[in-house]
Amino acid sequence: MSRIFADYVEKAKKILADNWAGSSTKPSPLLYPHQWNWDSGFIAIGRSHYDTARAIEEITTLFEAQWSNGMLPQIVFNPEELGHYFPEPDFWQTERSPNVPMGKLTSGITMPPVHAIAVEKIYHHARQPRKARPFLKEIYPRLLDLHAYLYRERDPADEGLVYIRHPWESGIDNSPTWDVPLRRMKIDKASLPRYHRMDLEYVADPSMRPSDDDYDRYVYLVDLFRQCNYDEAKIRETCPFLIQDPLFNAILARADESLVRIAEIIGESPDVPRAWAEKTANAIRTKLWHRDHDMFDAFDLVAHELVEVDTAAGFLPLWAGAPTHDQAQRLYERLNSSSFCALHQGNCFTIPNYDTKKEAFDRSNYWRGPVWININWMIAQGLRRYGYTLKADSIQKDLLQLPIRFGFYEYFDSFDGSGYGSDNFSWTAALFIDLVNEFYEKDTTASGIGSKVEGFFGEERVLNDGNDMPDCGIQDLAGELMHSIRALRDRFYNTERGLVDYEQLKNSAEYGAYRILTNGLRQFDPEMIRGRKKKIAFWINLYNTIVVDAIVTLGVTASVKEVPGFFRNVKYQIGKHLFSADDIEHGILRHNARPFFSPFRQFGPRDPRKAFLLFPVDPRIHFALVCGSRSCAPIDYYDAETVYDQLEVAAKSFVNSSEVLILPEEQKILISEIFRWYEKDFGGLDGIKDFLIDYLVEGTAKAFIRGNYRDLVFEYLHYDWNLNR
Ligand code: 2M8
Repeated sequence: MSRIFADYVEKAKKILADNWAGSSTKPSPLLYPHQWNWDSGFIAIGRSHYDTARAIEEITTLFEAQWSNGMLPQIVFNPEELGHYFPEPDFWQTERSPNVPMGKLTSGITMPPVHAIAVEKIYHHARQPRKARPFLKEIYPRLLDLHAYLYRERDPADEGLVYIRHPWESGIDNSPTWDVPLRRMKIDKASLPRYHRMDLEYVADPSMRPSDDDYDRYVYLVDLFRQCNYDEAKIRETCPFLIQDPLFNAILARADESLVRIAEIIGESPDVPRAWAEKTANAIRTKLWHRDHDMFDAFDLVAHELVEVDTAAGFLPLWAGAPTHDQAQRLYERLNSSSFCALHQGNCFTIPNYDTKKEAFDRSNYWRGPVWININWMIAQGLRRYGYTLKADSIQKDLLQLPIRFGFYEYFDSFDGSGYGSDNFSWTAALFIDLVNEFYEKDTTASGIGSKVEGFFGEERVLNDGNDMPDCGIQDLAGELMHSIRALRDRFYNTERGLVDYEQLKNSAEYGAYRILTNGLRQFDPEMIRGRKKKIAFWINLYNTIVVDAIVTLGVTASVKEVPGFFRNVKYQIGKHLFSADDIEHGILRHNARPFFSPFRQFGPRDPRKAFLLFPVDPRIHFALVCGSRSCAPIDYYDAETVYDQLEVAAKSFVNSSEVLILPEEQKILISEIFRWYEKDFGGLDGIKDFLIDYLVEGTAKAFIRGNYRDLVFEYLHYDWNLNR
């Protein structure tokens, strides 16, 4: 693990340890001194990577306060901490309900049900998952009860969509989505119960919290629930706030999926949760989709209309797999626009909680604009589910750099990253731990070097066997081959997502045609290619396609590391000579350089392939050469005419991607191992610095490198060898 990540994981663990209250974790030391419902789910996910027992205890404690009707309360109060928060048990008066659990002090509303997701993760992250099975068996019926409560009490028309009856139930308390339904409520201030806000005592700036007007309405609703003795049917008849929220329902559908898998693990029938998952996903896709906005919006059951306010909550259905592919693409376009901080925009952090272009957007006010770690953690996984890997990576890069640079805050300024609300915030710490473990350090046993060294032992495999020769003349072969590679790109490479559809490609006519053309290479002399641009494009394209061809031919499923010596031993015969990916890269494109894993140059002194070397070396090629892995360049086709422009774009994209993390506050730069392996091609460390300055978008990162040129400390990010599938 890179040192900086290891240090910050330790800091995050310390925050969770300090916020531990004996049998559960406080969301933050002062502002939220009790146990909160969905916070505990996120916290358990973080802890599950290093302390299964405590992760289990977190969830168990929460469910001990589950109501007899299945509702899981938003807050479980710690009797020893009373007096520091509003509203507390004296205000909720939940003893009016027959469902409240004996001996527990709770609020009378619920929150987004992330718990089944946390439980599934606890199981998978446990050192010995088998040992976590008794916990799964015990908690499963309680999780089912929770979901059954939601479908029974909160979905009166049996649509598959449940409603929330208080903004606090959404978890995104003062989201602009609630403005219209809340303002519609006529509040007689004089008849409101008296109350005193405690939250303002713990925050530096009241303008970063919900307004007093909001609180009046929150209190009004709680008072209404009390008067109804928390009877769901009565509440339903009178409550002016009944909303089908895309965030709540997406989490529910995603949690239903986890329930299915938990049921399978413990040998129960998964039929009920499976039906729920499908029904809810289907209802989200149809009822909550706002055609004119290309967005999922909340549906107001009192006004019988969609609330036409688009917040980041509208992206959550991606996590549940609810959108159609067309809807997902539209959502993606919205998400990846300057409204929500586009890829490589450079002056913002992804994803602000509300559209930055709207009048009500507020970069520092709570749920009205700042960046929240939990929301983006969920959306990033949703994007991954639909294959928007580059965007998911960039969100995760921000999720990691925000706490490192600005502290483990509750929420962050969407433009300059300043931390707001409570410091030492538990879910920020917990999800940081999860991200580092899941996405940056997964593959710690085999480093890139290890995989390349293996190359010395594998068996040689020539992919173009010469059985089926192409019809075109040798003069036209290079052109035809490039044409064919472009056809593969057009149909099977998703350059925006950085992925290849290997399954479809494998049996396609385009791939068949390409394979035949590669046989023609056996009679082809690379000397026939004239001009540097043509040569660069030819070799880059051939490198990229030999990698794809080898992945398909050799049936690689998860990582090129499955094939010993993948880059060294898989070859094309070109003219009289054999060329592996390594020969093309280190031999031709890097002017017979020494690969970082070898003491020798790629071609020996008398190697005839030295006739084809390219000089000078263009370091931008490293962002165009695809190695079939997630951490290398997204695949594309390079056209001789435009190859320099394309290399510019490739370099810029890479330098501004999640493979480069600039941490001015730490005086450090975390960069892809590609820079370490090919340092010489960039002109040494100073060359790398200049390269970063040239290609980073304007902003603090670039200014930092310029201003600290001599003292910069580099750390290298772990290389993700998983297939770019
Ligand atoms: C915030 O909500 C509580 C009420 O539940 C509050 O403002 O007092 C929200 O950010 C919510 O999502 C979160 O669970 C809670 C504790 O972190 O704080």
